[in-house]
Amino acid sequence: MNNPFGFTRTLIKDRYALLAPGGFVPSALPGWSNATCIVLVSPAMGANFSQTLVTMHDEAQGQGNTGANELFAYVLEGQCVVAFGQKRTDLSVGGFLYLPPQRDFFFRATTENTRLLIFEKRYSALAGITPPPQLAGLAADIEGVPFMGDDAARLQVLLPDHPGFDMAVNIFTYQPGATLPFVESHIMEHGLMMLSGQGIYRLDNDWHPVQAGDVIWMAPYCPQWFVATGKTPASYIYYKDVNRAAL
Ligand code: UGY
Ligand code: MN
Repeated sequence: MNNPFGFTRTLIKDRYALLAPGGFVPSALPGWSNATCIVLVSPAMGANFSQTLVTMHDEAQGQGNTGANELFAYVLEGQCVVAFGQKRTDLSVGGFLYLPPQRDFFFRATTENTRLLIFEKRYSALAGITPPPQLAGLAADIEGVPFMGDDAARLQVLLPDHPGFDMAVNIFTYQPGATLPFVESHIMEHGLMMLSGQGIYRLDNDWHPVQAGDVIWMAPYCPQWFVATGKTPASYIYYKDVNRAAL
């Protein structure tokens, strides 16, 4: 959106960031061709992970090796084929892929404007625990469970609950008027994208209207709360670091 008054909802603070799509700027990323890559959250901002939006155009490809990192990719729109290790699978909307360190990967879009949300982080090994296996899945196959007993706020946990995983990626869906039950402050950090609907996000001591497409980074201990507003459910996908000691 061209705004002649220099206004933006985007706000980058020490403890959180809110990024509205009108301010997104692409950068060329190694391994991706015919794709628009926008690094939304990164260590340059103060985060310990990265969150990237990739829009794949006709014949787009992305390839690389996870190296010391792990990678989680979620299909927001369109369809692609992905090869990893000896496997190959099709991913469509709601499809996701988790890759542990040292894995080759190759994505190829099979429809125009396929959009992927990618979380990457340095994998933190745990003595005596083998790193998690690569896996692919579909969000629609994972049941949403009431969050702290609230039927109107449901959580889908996309990755298995196993100590080998040091990241979680979940989808939270709120009926209109539903809320996070209390203001959370926790050691885990979050990277989030609103998938649908709208609401108000409390971040630190500020309240922000948010809607589908918006992105949020929350640093560890950033107080956070959400209420879904409007007449349709609101949902967001978010990253969280899990299963590791503070020291
Ligand atoms: O998993 C979480 O910490 C989640 N309840 N936080 C959030 O939705 N902001
Ligand atoms: Mn939280």
